[in-house]
Amino acid sequence: MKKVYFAGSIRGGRQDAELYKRIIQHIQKQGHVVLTEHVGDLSLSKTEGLPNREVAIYEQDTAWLRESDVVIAECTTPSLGVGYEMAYAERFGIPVHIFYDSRRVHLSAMLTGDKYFHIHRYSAEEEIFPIVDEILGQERP
Ligand code: 6IA
Repeated sequence: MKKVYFAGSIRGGRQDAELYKRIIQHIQKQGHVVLTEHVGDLSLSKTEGLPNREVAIYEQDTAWLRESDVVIAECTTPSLGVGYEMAYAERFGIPVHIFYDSRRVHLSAMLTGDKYFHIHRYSAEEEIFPIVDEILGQERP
């Protein structure tokens, strides 16, 4: 059982929220824990949220990042928060796997140029799931 930090855009835009939900559900079905299930919550709107909750969100998310075994990030919809989370994970030595749809986006050179990141480009959603299974089956070095 792995603790997975799933990262996906919230204020960057929610157009891929259903995809996040399907990936999260797939990870859970394999018996792993997704610390960030809310990223796939379709009722989460990018405009809601009280300003005074944001410190708590930051503290909780960074604590979850530090305790996670692996970060899986869906980066097709660009998100400042997801970019921050991936750099934060690198700082703490947590493996980071990035998925993106190469038909829809040209990923930032700050990600493709960082050899720390494991980058998985896909052109059909079905390609994602076997790769996720392989990642979660690996022992942590
Ligand atoms: O910059 P973004 O909002 O797109 O950043 C998305 C990333 O930051 C996700 O991977 C989340 O882990 C994290 N994140 C951003 N906002 C939240 C949040 N509520 N709750 C938990 N994690 C978050 C924000 C308030 C919401 C109602 C808009």
